[in-house]
Amino acid sequence: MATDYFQIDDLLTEEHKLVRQSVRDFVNQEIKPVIDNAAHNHTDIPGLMPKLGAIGALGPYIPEQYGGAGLDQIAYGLIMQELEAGDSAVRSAASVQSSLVMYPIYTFGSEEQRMKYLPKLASGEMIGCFGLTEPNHGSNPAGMETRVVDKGDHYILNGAKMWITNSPIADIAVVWARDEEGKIRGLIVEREMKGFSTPETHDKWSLRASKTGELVFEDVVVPKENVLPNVSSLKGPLSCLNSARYGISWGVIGAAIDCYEVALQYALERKQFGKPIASFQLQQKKLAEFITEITKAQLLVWRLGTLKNEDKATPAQISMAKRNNVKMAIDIARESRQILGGMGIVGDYPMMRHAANLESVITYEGTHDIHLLITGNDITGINAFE
Ligand code: TGC
Ligand code: FAD
Repeated sequence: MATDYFQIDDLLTEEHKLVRQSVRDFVNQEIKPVIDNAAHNHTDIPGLMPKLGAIGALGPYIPEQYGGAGLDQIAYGLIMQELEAGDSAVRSAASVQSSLVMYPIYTFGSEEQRMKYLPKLASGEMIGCFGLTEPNHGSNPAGMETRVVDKGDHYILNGAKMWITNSPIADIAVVWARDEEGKIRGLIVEREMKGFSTPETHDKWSLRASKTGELVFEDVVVPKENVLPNVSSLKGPLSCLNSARYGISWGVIGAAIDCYEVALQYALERKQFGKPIASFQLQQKKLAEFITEITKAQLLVWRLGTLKNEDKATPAQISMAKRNNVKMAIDIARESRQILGGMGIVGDYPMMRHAANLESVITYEGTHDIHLLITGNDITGINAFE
């Protein structure tokens, strides 16, 4: 994967390029040979998390003293891009662990919590998941029904979360629940806690190489030392989403480039009517539009990354990038499949898998519609959600 039509590589440092190359090599060696099988069989990739830990893909921007790689936001984005060229499930695993588990523990956790969890999460020895969405509250997490009751030295947690990436294999869950005062608390729930279960969601036609499930809490005793001390409102979980959405806006470019490069190669080799199909204007239109849209998306995330490095990126800017880039990628996955004709539907080629995965990506971390409304709210000052 090397598509770079506008010499964006000139904007990267040597460290960025080295990080990207090492993740690209990992994906070519460890993911591409097994991903079709994993997706067909609806299984996760064995040993994935420690392997991602070994290449520094878990918590890349978390400081080294906590086991992270201490990299900047552009490096984080490039890692997500390369992983999603392999499969959105692999990027999902890395982005949940990094942005939705390590980020809140690092940002809102105590020093003891940071030291206890972050190094093991960074190495992949421990797997985390993030519980915000509930059966009755997806786009509107403010309505959450999961509750904690203060019992002095511990909380009692009751409720349920749904659609949780990696819940069936997680050792810990960062869970968001409302307390008796109406404040939103972040809790680190550990697998062995009594009353906590994680039923798996079966039969997905999307992200088949990723485990998804529920989080069910029945009178779970959560010690106070497992409560994140520095967060008490919806702003907490939503700020985790900023980080994950940013990573997705880079990641999906990887999926789009994978489809584009395969389609270009196929169009140059496949002959019909005595000529390569790449010589027909209709096929050139598709390919030319793919590279144009990929280039626009690359420039958008590069600028967003520089703003993020300066701590200046706004949530609305991140929403725009997530929305635009996921739509770009899903359109390219669908259209590029057509360039392959019948061959486009078999597992030897990645388009159907990417297109199916991107149906989840366009839904999670805020749906396509919700991100449009966030932009609308930002430019008009009028909230159209309610
Ligand atoms: P609203 O009243 O607008 O805001 C409440 C408070 O939060 C602040 N805020 C944010 N802060 C940081 N980052 C953001 N992105 C923020 N958005 C809002 C806001 O300033 C306010 O602060 P304060 O101090 O005034 O209290 O909240 P609302 O209830 O009207 O909701 C707004 C809305 C709809 C945009 C939000 O709820 C939303 O984004 N909904 C989408 C839900 C979502 O994205 N869920 C994702 C679940 S996790 C997931 O999908 C993981 S997939 C993992 C994978 O496999 O990769
Ligand atoms: P709903 O909120 O019910 O929305 C249904 C439709 O209504 C959508 O098209 C939406 O855009 C539209 N809609 C809703 N409100 C409005 C409005 N005000 N105006 C206009 N249209 C509106 N969540 C987690 O917490 N952790 C995870 O790890 C996680 N992983 C996931 C993995 C997968 C594979 C999937 C599919 C989801 C995951 N999610 C996770 C949940 C995800 O974030 C939600 O599915 C998403 O936020 C949408 O919520 P919902 O499915 O309840 O849809």
